[in-house]
Amino acid sequence: MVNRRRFLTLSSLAGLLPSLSFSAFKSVGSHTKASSLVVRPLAIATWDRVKATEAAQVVLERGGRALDAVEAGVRIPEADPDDMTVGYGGRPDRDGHVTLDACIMDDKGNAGSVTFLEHIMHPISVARAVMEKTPHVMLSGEGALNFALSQGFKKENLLTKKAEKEWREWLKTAQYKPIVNIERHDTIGMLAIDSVGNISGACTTSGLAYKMRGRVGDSPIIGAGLFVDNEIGGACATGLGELVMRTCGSFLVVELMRQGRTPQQACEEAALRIVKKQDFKDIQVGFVAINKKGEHGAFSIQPGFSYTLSQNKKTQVTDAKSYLK
Ligand code: SD4
Repeated sequence: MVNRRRFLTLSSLAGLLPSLSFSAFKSVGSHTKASSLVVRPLAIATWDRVKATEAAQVVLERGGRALDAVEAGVRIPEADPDDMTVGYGGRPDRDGHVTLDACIMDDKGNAGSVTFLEHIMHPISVARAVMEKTPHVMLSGEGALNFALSQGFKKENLLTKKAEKEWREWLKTAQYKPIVNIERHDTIGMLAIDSVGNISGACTTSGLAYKMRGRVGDSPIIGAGLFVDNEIGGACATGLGELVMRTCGSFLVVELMRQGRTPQQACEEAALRIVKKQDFKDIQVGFVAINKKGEHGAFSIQPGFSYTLSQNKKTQVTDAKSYLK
């Protein structure tokens, strides 16, 4: 499985890529030098998410904002009934309710988030509305739902027949034990750099299958499931949220990059921080990161984590390196 690589041509993208150059770096701390860079727009996401990063890339290639790109990208799995870890079709909590978590961050450090949201297919767009239309960062549960309805989002049943059938099967034993890569920890976290070098990120999930009612994971928590600092880079996380939250995982990755680590080194060090302090047996956590230069990195505790990168009209799914082999 390691080193599996797939290259897919972005047939949907017409035209030549513009050659994009920018003097992107302000002087930040001691390690970031002002320099002239050529960075092509890119979108990168946790797991095998070809359609999502390609949708983001379409926005980027039109000269769109990274913020619009990540929102458009993660809306793909949110609306996909066959994707059982995000949005519509997501596996429910142990009481049979699909409850969603999502957050988004733009290049100006603005953030929006929804947690424990039910009945709305696109929590990422509600998170964006929280960011842009309220004085708050996070809305939860009934308040988030009411806000979404006030913004014109439609109330829908998100529990598909397939997810309900699996849940009823699970109820027969009702044993809750997260299993590495088997419960399909396929939360989508996405980061993008646009043609003017700005970075944004989004993260959206139905959370752990059969979680306790009311449980919220890392995915909607700014600094845990996602963090972006447009001067440095961005990071997102997937896996067992409890481990990510206890270490402020994505914030840690970005701060490590600020101290001079490459995205790869930063992801590795953040994963090691978890491994040193927490019981990680049978538990997966994976990080993906990009920096301002357009470099990327990914690392997980257990093998089996992959990420998807769309850039230069190509989409590539790559298995991340992992702490355990
Ligand atoms: C959570 N981090 O709710 C999420 C789960 C996940 O892929 O990543 N699934 O803990």
